[in-house]
Order: sequence, then structure tokens, then C-alpha cells
Amino acid sequence: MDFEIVDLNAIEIMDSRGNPTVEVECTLSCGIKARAGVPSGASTGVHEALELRDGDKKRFGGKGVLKAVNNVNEIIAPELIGADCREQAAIDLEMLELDGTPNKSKLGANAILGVSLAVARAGSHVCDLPLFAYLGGSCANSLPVPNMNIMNGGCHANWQGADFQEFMIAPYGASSFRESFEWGCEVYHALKALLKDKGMSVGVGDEGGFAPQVSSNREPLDLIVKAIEQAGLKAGPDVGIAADPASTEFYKNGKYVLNTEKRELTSAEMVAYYKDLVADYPFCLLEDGLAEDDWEGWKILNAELGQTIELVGDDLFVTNVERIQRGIDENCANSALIKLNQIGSLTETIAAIRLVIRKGWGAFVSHRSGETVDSFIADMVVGFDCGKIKTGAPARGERVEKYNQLLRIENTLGTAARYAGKNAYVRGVRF
Ligand code: 2PG
Ligand code: MG
Repeated sequence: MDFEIVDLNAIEIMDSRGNPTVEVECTLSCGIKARAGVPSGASTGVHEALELRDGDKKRFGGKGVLKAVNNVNEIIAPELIGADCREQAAIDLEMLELDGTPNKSKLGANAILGVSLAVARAGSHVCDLPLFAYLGGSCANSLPVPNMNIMNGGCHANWQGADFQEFMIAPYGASSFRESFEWGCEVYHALKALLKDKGMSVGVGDEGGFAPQVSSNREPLDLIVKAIEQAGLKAGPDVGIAADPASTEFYKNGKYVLNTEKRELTSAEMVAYYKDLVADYPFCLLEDGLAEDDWEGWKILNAELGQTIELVGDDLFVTNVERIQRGIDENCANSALIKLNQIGSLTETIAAIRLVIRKGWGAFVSHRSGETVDSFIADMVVGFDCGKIKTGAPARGERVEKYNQLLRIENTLGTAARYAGKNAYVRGVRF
């Protein structure tokens, strides 16, 4: 039988920050081999599935992943050899059972996810389908808006830039993915020229965005609006702004501490702060405006801004259907960030996507700040018609590879391809 898994082999490789991560290769009886690499976050939420690290300080400061690698090779592989690679849900559920903990702390979410993705990719090869079509079926044809993180701050820039972690541009006014990506690249270059002109640093942060010192969280927004215009585009109608403050990182003792502005704000004050920003700049989306357990604050945020823009929970929901369901029940947001390694298997990730879409929410597919060149998420966003993706700046190979994969998918689809554009946002856009 062609579809039988005959080997699963994990090794330790390096991610884009020089930290170890897991890579798994799946071999089928027909000889087909497929690999998957596992990403890793820096601003991780406490409710995420466990990323198993060795803790052996003599190797990589404790960050080695040999235990996870061993769990694949010694525990998961013997269990799954002989399985049909197309039975993704059964395979993922078997791994969950084998782990038996609520947060994958026995085998590690990094071990389980590596297997899950390698098996899916092997399935697409043996079925002779592009991965997006294997995942999403023969009608999958929607290309996402690339939300490109062109200025980095927070812990992705060593706290030397803005308090906010990510300032993204959303070229939703383009007519194709290719055009939107081109626009994004033009704005990125215009921003670089602008920063150089001002004598500001053009060094980049973890996700490829510029990370100069700034005196407020508005300064990057002003620079970006200017760069959009200098690229010959209109801020608002052509290109919107999205931000991920990753506010859990600066939530201290019940207050949001904005170091660049020397202010400490309550949840309600933080919501008022965002309202002003949304009034002054062409925002379409705000992720993690408030912290991972500030449910009451999120209710205020959603009441004030949830009809105007997309409010995405990342650390709040951690791609976990139980936390997302609470958010739906308590009216806390209108969208969830979707990160494979937050929950740790493809089947559970797809359950999260399906839940939010069923409820009329947004599903915003995301990379991690520590990445490999694996472009699985590019196919996933098309397969499940999520409409938007964030995978960094158009700089650094591990970021660009995902955007390049979307160019390839658009090319494969030819005239059948559709660009999600302004409709990708759960509240549309205001321009
Ligand atoms: C985020 C992510 C990705 P990290 O907060 O959304 O941009 O960062 O992977 O460090 O959690
Ligand atoms: Mg985030």
C-alpha cells in the first residue's frame, strides 16, 4: 500500500534565532519522503501547549530539544508505523492519547506538531496534490492579505524600539496577492529610505521589520503612513495598518506599562488609548491589545472597538477551542490568531479555525518569531480560506519563503485565484 507510514525520523535543527527546534521526516511505503520544521515563539502565552526543552544548561542554555526528538523516534514512531498517512485526524488523536496530558507536557507539542505536519505533507505528495488542495479541497482558491510586520518593537527588538511588538501594513486594496506583496515590498523600501534620511537605524528585529529607537508608539505609525505615501499608495484605501502590541509582555501588576511614553495605564485607559489611535490612523486590525488573562478588559475593548475593527486574541486564546469558546460566550473579541504550535497538532488547529469561522469571527494565520523555512502556514491559509496571514517583513529568508509560497500557489491556481482583499477583515475596512 502506497500510503503506509514506514518511518518517522526526527532531528534537532536550528531556527531563525539560532535556537534548536524539531524537524521530522516522514517516509511512506512508496518511497515518498516529506519533512516539516517546528516554529518557536518568544512572546509566548502561558496557556500555550508545552514546548519541550531539555533544560540541560550545558547545551544551548537549556534550550536543546533532544528529549522531543527522542520522543518522536522512540515513542511516537513505533506507534504510528503502519498507519495510513491520509488519516490525519486519527493519527493526531492517537498522539494526543499517547501524550495523555492537557498541554502535551509529556511528549512535547514540538514533537507532536513535527509529526503531524510531516504526515500531512507526505499525504499531499502521495495524493499528488498541492498541499493547499490536499488540506482544503478542490475549491480552495482564496489568497490572503499579507499583513507585513515592517517595524518591530517589544521583545522582538530587545525592548530598544517601541513598546508595541509589531506594526504591520495590510495592502488589502490590491487586486491580487502578487500585487499586494509588491506594494508591501515597495512600502518596506520606502520606509527604509525614510529611516535612513532621518539618521535612524535600519537594523531589523526578529521578524525582519526595522527596529529603531522611538519616543512613542505613534512614531512608527507616522513613519509608516509616510512610507505608504512615498511608495505612491494611499494609507487607508490602498494599505491599512494592523498592530500587535503583544501587551501581555508589558502588563505589570495590573497596569499596562508603556516605557517609551513613560505612562502606566489601566485596562480602560488602554482601551481609550487604542480608540484614539484607531481614530487617527487607518487601522483594520488590533491583536493582543490587552493581556492574556484580562478577560474583563477585553470585554471593554470589544464593546468600544469591536464594531469598527478586527480584534484578535493571540495569547488570550492560544488557538485553543476552549479559550476561544469562552471569548465567544463572553463577547471578548471578534477574531482569533491561529498558530499551529500554540496547540500542537494540525487537527486541533483546524478545529480552532472552523470554530471561529462558524461563529462569524476572523481566523488570522500566523508564523512565530522563531521560524524555519517551512512554509506550511502559506498552504494552510489558502486551504481553509482564512483570508489573511502574518509572516513578518519581506526580509529574512524564513519570512519571505511563506510569501513566496503564496506567489507559487497563486500561479498554480492561475485564473481561478481570488484575492481576499478588504473582505478578509471581519469588520471590512473603513475606506
Ligand atoms: C505574536 C508572535 C508572532 P511570538 O506575538 O503574534 O509574531 O510572536 O512568536 O514571539 O509569540
Ligand atoms: Mg501576537
